[in-house]
Amino acid sequence: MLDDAQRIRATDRQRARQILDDVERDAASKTDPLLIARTQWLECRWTDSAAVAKLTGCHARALTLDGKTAAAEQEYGTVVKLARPLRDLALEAEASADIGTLQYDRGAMADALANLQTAYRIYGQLGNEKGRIDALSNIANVYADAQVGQYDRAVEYYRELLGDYEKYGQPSDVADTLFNIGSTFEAKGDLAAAELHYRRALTSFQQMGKASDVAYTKRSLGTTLMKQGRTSEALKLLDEAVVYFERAHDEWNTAMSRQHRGIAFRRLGRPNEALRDLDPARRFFERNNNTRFLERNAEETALVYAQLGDWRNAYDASVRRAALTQALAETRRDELSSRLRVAFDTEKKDQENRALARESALRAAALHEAERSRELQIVVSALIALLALAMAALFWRQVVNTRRMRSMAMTDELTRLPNRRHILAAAEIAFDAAKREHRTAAVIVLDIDGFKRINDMWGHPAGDVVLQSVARACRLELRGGDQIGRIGGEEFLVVLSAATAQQARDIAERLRSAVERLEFTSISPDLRVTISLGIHIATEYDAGVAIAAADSMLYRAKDRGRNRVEMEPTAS
Ligand code: GH3
Ligand code: MG
Ligand code: MG
Repeated sequence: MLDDAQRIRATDRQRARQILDDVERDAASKTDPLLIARTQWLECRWTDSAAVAKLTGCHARALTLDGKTAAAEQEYGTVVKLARPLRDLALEAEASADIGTLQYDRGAMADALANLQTAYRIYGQLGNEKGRIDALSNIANVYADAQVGQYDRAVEYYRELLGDYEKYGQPSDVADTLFNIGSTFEAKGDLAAAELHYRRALTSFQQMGKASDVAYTKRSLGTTLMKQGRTSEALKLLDEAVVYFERAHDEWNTAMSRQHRGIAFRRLGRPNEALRDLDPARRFFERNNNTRFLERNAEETALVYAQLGDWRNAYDASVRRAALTQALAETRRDELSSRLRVAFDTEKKDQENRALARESALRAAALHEAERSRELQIVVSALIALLALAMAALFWRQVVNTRRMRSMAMTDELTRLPNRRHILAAAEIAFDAAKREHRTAAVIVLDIDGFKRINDMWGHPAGDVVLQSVARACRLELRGGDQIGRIGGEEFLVVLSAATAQQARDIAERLRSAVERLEFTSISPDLRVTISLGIHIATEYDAGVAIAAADSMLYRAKDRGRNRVEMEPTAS
């Protein structure tokens, strides 16, 4: 049934809505909570897309935390689709940034870039500086990634970021960015620029007393110096890095630093010391299956053994290296294709910008032409007026539609009372207010007695009439601030925003006697209808708990013979 409703909704909204209401009524009468929940979720999706978009975002975040990143990415995609027609720019930006980050993590660089740029643009539009800067930093990281290798662009973005951080950020953000610029220049092969930025980062980290960042920067600076052939200078820095990482029991960074130090020893003609670093580094990388570093390690080890004249071991290391090189070739091919794709996308964007510029120039020329013709001008004004009129009509219809949809979503069609969702929400609001103002709130749950028998004897339409009369009678009995809604087939919830136990009992008694006095001449002159009521005075201010408590009082009223009011004895 629900699937039917979903399917025909595109062509016949009214009918779909009807099916949904029927299913909901049926579910309520059978007290099938799962079906009730499903209909209410659908109802919510059809009428309140803002809430659905937000909820979907929360779900995506939960999936991310749960490590289900593929599903999370898809959910965020849904959020973007929902947020766009709602013009909820903040939500769209946030979801785009989150998708971009997930794609970056799994190496889908071109897609990551597109989404991060969307986030960056929208955050900028909204004046959300923190969001914009975060997106900027991620964009720069994508460009600087070895897989993408657009180092010039990366530096451009890091420089913009540096300016922002100097204005709004923490000194550690500034130092991190200097480091990133250094490593981008190193990757690009501009070693002088790399050294300059590493040294500036190093000074900042030292001033802040960030020991691990200091060690990390020293190692990077060391490798940069080695690439320039300044091995002795490098050795000193690498030594300091190794000492720090060993003391910190940071195995990964220790292995990396020792590998570099081993290379330095080899270059300085100290093969035995080189082996003392390269061997443990190799064992660590083997445990972690790091092909890239193992390949480098094998290459260096072969050279060290050659230095020692140990040709047997030099040969073994070379064989190892050849196998690793082959394994790496595969990965490098993947990287190349990803790099080409980003380059292609960037080129495409530039082309689009050029096309846009051309188009707007043409349009300006055309406008100039039109201005010269007065006749055309009049036609254009008339068209604009017509368009404005059409837009206004459309807008008005939209307003009316929205209003109707909202009231439909909140009202029970048969009794015209607030429906289950609406009255439960009203209960929450009333309870929150009562809690703030230190008043007692109360709920009454009431149910028509022997209603099935009325249906059976006089037919379903007669049952509907009884429901409507009972609803009307109850509503007329209530004071202005109190509310009643239909929560099930022939079950109603009354919310008293402020009431003592005695007042609640009086009101319940009034409802009971009002229903008892109802006449149904159109059905049968001697038809009498009664209701049973359960009251709960809220001291815990939890609407769910209160309704359940009132419900159990209702059952007591049914047990004790119906047509009566029951309340927890302690409360009265
Ligand atoms: P009790 O005194 O214990 O409450 O008995 P009851 O017969 O009132 O309770 P029961 O739950 O057995 O029956 C409720 C009936 O209400 C069953 C269902 O067919 C009927 N019902 C539910 N919704 C509607 C409706 O919208 N219109 C009509 N006419 N009947 C409805
Ligand atoms: Mg009943
Ligand atoms: Mg019932």
